[in-house]
Parts: sequence; structure tokens; C-alpha cells
Amino acid sequence: MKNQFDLTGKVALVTGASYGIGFAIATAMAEAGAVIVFNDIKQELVDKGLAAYAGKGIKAHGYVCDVTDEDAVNQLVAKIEAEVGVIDILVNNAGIIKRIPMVEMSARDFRQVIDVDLNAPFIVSKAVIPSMIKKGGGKIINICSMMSELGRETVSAYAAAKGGLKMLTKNIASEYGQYNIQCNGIGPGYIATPQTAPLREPQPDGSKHPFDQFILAKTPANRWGEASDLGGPAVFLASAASDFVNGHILYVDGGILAYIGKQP
Ligand code: NAP
Ligand code: GCO
Repeated sequence: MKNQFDLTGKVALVTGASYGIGFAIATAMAEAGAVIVFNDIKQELVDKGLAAYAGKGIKAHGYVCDVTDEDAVNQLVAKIEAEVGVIDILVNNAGIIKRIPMVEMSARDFRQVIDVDLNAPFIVSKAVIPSMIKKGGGKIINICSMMSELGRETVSAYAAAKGGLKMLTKNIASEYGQYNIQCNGIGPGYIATPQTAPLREPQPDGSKHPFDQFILAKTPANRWGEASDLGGPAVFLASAASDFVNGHILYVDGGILAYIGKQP
């Protein structure tokens, strides 16, 4: 059974994985045997990521690339194929959020979120699929969100993008499943990373941020997730253990989507 989760020799590209959820997923995949490739927009972040992987004994390959730039992504994929090998596992992790009430949000800001969180997974998936087909298969994991299912104040662009990413996931599965490509999503709950830091900052009097209290009350596990909580699910979806799982969104949320909320 252990062999089913073995990723030895597999090349995994995790986008935006210098830190946060991408870093934790890449680390788990490396521990399962995968060769890790990641990108970030800035060289200093790539360097920081390389040092962090080295600190865990992982020899990762880091590249500078903006995932919204189609030419740059195509060049990146060609470079990885030449320098490391054909990508067996793609994790579309890079993402941004802008918390702005919808009527105050500019169309430019809205488009930027859609560009990084939805258009980029399309661009990167499109770039890796032809070689996966030639090689006989592959795994694509899209990092979705609670906002693939739920709305809330201030995150209209993010929810639109992550809802779209859920459907892009199902469509890639539908269109390329015949080539032994499995495309699934992971929908993290509320995870303690820099992206959610503003929602967890303690109040000036030392008490918990109201949003922090709100999330604890909404989560049966009664805690925020850690990025490492996503490692096992990601290894599962990258491995032979999930070869007949396709177009599925695996929510890793401590139970949020199952729960009506704490009774008063
Ligand atoms: P994070 O801490 O903000 O990390 C996101 C990473 O993506 C950063 O390294 C960032 O680089 C990179 N990135 C952003 N735009 C990019 C671009 N155009 N090209 C390349 N890299 C880019 O976020 P996280 O919390 O780890 O989230 C990772 C993913 O999980 C995102 O898709 C997020 O939406 C999703 N997610 C997060 C949570 C949560 O609770 N934290 C929950 C559900 C889903 P810079 O530092 O340069 O911006
Ligand atoms: C927010 C949060 C969320 C999470 C995550 C939930 O402002 O509500 O940032 O959107 O980061 O995506 O799954």
C-alpha cells in the first residue's frame, strides 16, 4: 500500500512555492520522493525558497516566472523539461486576494485577481498537458478555496476566480482524462499563512481579531489549519493512489463546509 503513495522520480512543479501552502505541499511531495521545481515572481523570493528547501534537506529547482505571462510560462516549462525533466505533477498554487467591497473595487483590481487565480492555472496547465500526454499521463492539482463554494463580504473577485478554478478543474478532467491525466482540486479551509495574517492579527488590547473568533466558531476542528495539513491530501492526489479520482475537489477545511456554525 505504501508504494501507492510513492512519488520517487516524479517531477513536480508547484507554482508560487517559496513559502506558505505551496512550500508545505512541495515539502510533502519531496518527502514522498518527488523532484521539486517551483517558481516565484521575484528572484529574492526564489532565493529565500531555495534556502528554505535546503534547510529541510531538499534540493529544489527554483525559477523566476510570473504565471500570468503566457510566453514566460512556455519558456519556463521548456527550460524545466530540458534541465530537470518532463513535469509529471503540476500544482497550481500561486494566488492572490484583494479584500475590497465589490462596489468600491476597480475593474482593474478585479481583473488582476482573475488573472493570477484563474487565467494562470489555465496558462500553466495548457503548457504542461502536451508533454503529459506524450509521456502517458500526469497529475494536475488546482488549489481552490472555501470560496469555490461560499461567498463572503469583500472577496468577489477571489470567489469568482476560485469558483471558476473549480470548474476548470472538472473541465480538464473531462477533456484529458482519456490521456490518463487526473486533474483534481484541493480546497483549503482557513490556513495560517501570510495571505490570512491580516485576519488573525490580535487587537490592540491583546484580544483575538473578530475574524479569528469567527473562523474558530465556524470550524468544527476549532483551529486554523496549518499549511502542513495540506501535505497528505496533495501527495494522495499526486500519486497512483488517486489514479481513478478525477475532477474532484477535496476540501481540507477542518469541517467548515459540513457545519452550520456554533449555536448561540
Ligand atoms: P501566500 O502566502 O500569499 O503565497 C502565495 C504565493 O504565490 C506567494 O509566493 C506569491 O508570491 C506567489 N504568487 C502570487 N502571484 C504570483 C504570480 N503572478 N506568479 C508567480 N507567483 C505568484 O498564499 P497561501 O496562503 O500560501 O496560498 C497559496 C494558495 O492557496 C493560493 O492560491 C490561495 O488562494 C490558496 N488558499 C489559501 C488559503 C489560506 O487560508 N491561506 C485558503 C484556501 C486557498 P509573492 O509573495 O511575490 O506575492
Ligand atoms: C478570506 C480568506 C479566504 C481564504 C481561503 C479560504 O479573506 O476570506 O483569505 O478566502 O484565504 O481561500 O478557503
